[in-house]
Amino acid sequence: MLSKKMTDALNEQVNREMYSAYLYMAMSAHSESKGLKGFANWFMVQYHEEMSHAMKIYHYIHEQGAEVSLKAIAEPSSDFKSVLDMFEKTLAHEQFITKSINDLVDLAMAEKDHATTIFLQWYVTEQIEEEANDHEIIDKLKMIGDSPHGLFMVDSHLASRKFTPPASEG
Ligand code: OFO
Repeated sequence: MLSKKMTDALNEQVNREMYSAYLYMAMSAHSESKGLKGFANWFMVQYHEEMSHAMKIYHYIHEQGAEVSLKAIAEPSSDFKSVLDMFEKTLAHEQFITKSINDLVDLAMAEKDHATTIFLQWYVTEQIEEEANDHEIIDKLKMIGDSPHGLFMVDSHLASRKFTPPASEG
């Protein structure tokens, strides 16, 4: 059973995950418009990941007999100066999400809500991977600087990313 406060906080997180999906969809569209198919693919896979993160919480709220309430999703930024700029914004956003997940864990622990504390562990681990992926790509982009050849290589590499639904979403 979820408290009202926990239910509200989880619903807010559904909204944040949906916004994340929308933001990465905007970045995918921007990449596509620049002819960067690999970057467009990477961000579209990220879009699907975020949707699955939102749905995992959605199902959890229902499983706990609480009510899902959906709020408006904010318009994402479309002002991207470069691929490096997009990944720096991605990292900053993921750091915000990490804090948001940590706040949820703090709340679950304060309420002695063991089920939600355990449920959220998946997100804590996922955020480590998300931030690490962003750091790795930012490092590569800084390494290549303004080299078109380097950009081509990174774009080709990002083209191979595939979406694998999390086990419980499969
Ligand atoms: Fe990008 O992270 Fe969801 O949770």
